Amino acid sequence: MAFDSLSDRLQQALRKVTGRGTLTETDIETMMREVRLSLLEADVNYKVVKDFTNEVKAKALGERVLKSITPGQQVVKIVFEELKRVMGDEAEGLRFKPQGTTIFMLVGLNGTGKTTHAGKLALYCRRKYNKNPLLVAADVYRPAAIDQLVTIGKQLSIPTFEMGTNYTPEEIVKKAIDYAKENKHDLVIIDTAGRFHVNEELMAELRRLKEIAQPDEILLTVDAMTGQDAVNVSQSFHEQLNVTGVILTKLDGDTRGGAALSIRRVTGVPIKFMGLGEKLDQLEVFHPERMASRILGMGDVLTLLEKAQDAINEEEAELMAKKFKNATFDYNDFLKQIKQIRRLGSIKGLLSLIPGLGSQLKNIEIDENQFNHIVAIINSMTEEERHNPDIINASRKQRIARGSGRDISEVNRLTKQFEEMRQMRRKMMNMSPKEMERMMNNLNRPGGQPSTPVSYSKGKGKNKGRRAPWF
Ligand SMILES: Nc1nc2c(ncn2[C@@H]2O[C@H](COP(=O)(O)OP(=O)(O)OP(=O)(O)O)[C@@H](O)[C@H]2O)c(=O)[nH]1
Ligand SMILES: [Mg+2]
Repeated sequence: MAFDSLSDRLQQALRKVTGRGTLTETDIETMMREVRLSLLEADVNYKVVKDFTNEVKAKALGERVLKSITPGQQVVKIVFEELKRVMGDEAEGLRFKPQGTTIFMLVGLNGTGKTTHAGKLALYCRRKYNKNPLLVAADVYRPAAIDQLVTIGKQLSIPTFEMGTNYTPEEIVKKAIDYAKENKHDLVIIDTAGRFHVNEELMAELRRLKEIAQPDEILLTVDAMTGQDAVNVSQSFHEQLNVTGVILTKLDGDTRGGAALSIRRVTGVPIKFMGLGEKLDQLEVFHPERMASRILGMGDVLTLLEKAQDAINEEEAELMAKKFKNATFDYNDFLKQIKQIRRLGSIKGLLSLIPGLGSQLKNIEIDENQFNHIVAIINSMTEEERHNPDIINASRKQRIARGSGRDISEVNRLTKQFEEMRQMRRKMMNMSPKEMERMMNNLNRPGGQPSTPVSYSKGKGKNKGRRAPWF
């Protein structure tokens, strides 16, 4: 079976780390060396291997540590996702004309499976899309080639258009398309001739056929057994013809699988199908994700991914909750917060990090002393006052002002700000996730501040429509 040895080796390399609770950089290096070797041995293009291992390594070292899966499992997840990405992420479907006759053209080197896959595709499209296909024999260089397609057509009860070997492929294709339109075939599948090597003569003919047929899909059959070569050949065909998809054939054989992992990345052409045998129903849509999990031999890869995603969501939710939970926010928390902010650097530097605010800052002078004053004022409060801000009345304010050496107006400003902040936190706690999201989006708008005042939908009172204070 294809990929067997790649699967074995990759799995071996990963098994060493899967169960591990901690991973050092050296562990990752060692594992990546084995991953690299197994890919090269599977005949994956060396550039693809290099990108692949670099990417996995960078992600493995940079990834946040998730609680519910081990670092080892996390690395497996990264390898899986990278494998999937290399092969194209999502399965790509066929392009059909919304109306009228859709035309597919099969191209490829000798013996790669054009004729067989013309038949497979016809069957597939009849079954899956209820199409009424017409096969077209445009390989006029060997009588046997025409017979082969006619035989396949007969097996499937699908008509084959042929004009023998006395006409040019161009003439045949032109007539075939007319015939299809007259006879209500909504799909034409053209089987073309192959060559042993990419040569100009073949390419010129295929370009002319493309010009005449204006195909919706030019599908290149690539023999999976041919490894590195397959990549170069695909590249040449693509340069000449703008191929729309690859059919990777003979994946049922003992191939090392390198082609599957290289073609998409090197040429950018999606692998649309895979051929898994000589029989006409042995055709499957190529799913990068399924292929990746097959290579890693893990049916439970998906479960692992779900678990990881849950962990991410959970951690984020926790973080959010922590941020906004403080309904009992007091001056001690406030003080702590100020200290934290100051530890992060100058307040101006910090504010400049807020998207959109940077340019506005040029004109604003922020008085760093302001913070010292706030700290002084809070330090003049008794522990009880800090803990129960509501008890701070006019006479207490007078005392706090005296104690801190600040003006009473500053004390008033601070207590007012603090009160606003406390109320905002309460509102945020009561917000639904949707409301929270809306508010966050507003805050992140270019321009820094909300373009329309944030209105806390539940707040009917005096806070309705107020802007968020700075912190
Ligand atoms: N095992 C296996 N054999 C296949 C597959 N596809 C095609 N073959 C076989 O490969 C051989 C060549 O297939 P064709 O369809 O004749 O290839 P072609 O590209 O039309 O070849 P030319 O017309 O000579 O250029 C045949 O014996 C097919 O039965 C596949 O997916 N798996
Ligand atoms: Mg053929």
